[in-house]
Amino acid sequence: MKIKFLAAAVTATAIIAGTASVQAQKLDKFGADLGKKSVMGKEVRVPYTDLISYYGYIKPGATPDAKVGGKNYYYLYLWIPAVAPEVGVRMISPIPSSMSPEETDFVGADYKANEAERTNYFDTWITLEKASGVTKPEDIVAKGASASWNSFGVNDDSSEMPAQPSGSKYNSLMRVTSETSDPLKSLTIGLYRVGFTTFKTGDVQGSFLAQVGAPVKLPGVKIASNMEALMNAVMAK
Ligand SMILES: [Ca+2]
Repeated sequence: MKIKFLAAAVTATAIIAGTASVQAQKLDKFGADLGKKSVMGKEVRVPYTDLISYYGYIKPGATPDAKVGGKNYYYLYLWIPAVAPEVGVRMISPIPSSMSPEETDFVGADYKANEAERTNYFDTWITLEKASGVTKPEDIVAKGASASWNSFGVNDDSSEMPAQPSGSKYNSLMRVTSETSDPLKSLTIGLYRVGFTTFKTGDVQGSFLAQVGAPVKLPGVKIASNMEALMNAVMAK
């Protein structure tokens, strides 16, 4: 009986592993660092209360938003309308096959125009930055254009994310905690951006899904591929 039970358990494990290797069909819930517990040696996280999604696509040969260290960088601008104790950012490429934009999701124009090519992907790398001195929606463009940006950190590859079609775990995830003692690193109302590139060799091209989560509700949080679009979205309410 015991041997039979073990064999059944091994088979079940193999089936689960087989399903997992097809992977990237859907993302797991995005869990917070805040309130994280260890239960029987496993990390248990409470999912973020607020989660916004941006579906994007970078065309081969697209003009980057910036060149940093010889790399093509792109930005997603983010308006955070309330104080957050923590913010998480993750990016997956390509967009998991079973996921598509819902009504409340943000969708880039290039995603809509290239939906048929959404299986193209790149090795993601992300950073979260905050603009100094932009605390009012009406200042997003005027002050954001010349603001200095302060990085909260970077992430290249996260083991928490599903593997890419190559089998490599090259997708990105990071969480940052508000440092209230430092205004440049406190998650207060203001203008932020997610910078992304591909850190290893190759170009940024293909579909991506970016998500920003917080353990508190952020009514009016918006994300857009440029500051003008972001300001319009925030001002429209
Ligand atoms: Ca990566």
